[in-house]
Amino acid sequence: NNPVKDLTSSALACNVDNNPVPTTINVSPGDEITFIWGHDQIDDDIIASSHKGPVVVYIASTSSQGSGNVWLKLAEDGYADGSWAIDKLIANRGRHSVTLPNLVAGEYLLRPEILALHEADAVYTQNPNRGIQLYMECIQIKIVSTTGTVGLSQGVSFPGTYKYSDPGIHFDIYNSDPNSYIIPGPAVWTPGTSSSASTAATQNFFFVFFC
Ligand SMILES: [Cu+2]
Repeated sequence: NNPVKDLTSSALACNVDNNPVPTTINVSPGDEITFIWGHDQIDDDIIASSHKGPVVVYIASTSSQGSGNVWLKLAEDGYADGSWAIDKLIANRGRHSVTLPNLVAGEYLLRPEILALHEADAVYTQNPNRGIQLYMECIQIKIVSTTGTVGLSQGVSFPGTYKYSDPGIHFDIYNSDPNSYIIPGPAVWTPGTSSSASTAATQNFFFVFFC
């Protein structure tokens, strides 16, 4: 229920109380990961329909704890086919999915993020009551299999990569062509080595709660 709006806050990385947790979920290279968002619980009203904007997913090593130029964008969805990614998220009962690259064994953080633009026509530093609303969480995963070949390259930092002047951060959703919207942050990462998809992918569900 508390979006992060201060783009200089350390909470940009993994939200508030960013500490390692005891549970890490084992997955395999190439797995499809499904995130499930809820307002207060799974399959509730998810998020108010006024909250329109993109949905993105980043990855970093767990050992980084999200600090430094470590974040790579795995996926992004902005405005397409007449609807925003958040509209689709609501229609999908809070679910969105990403397919992992053919990652080398190791521990990783996944960082799904919702960027709600309904007050993004204002800038937080000029009006702290408004500004873009960012919702993110970090999830610990571990790839045990040694079949993966893709290692993470240098990424961007949270905080750091989002600026108040970014056209995708300061955006008047009510008076702009949504097709002109530019999702903030780096381009989606293209791993240097691609998966041959030789393993049967399993489905994993993670649960995230927010306003
Ligand atoms: Cu809100």
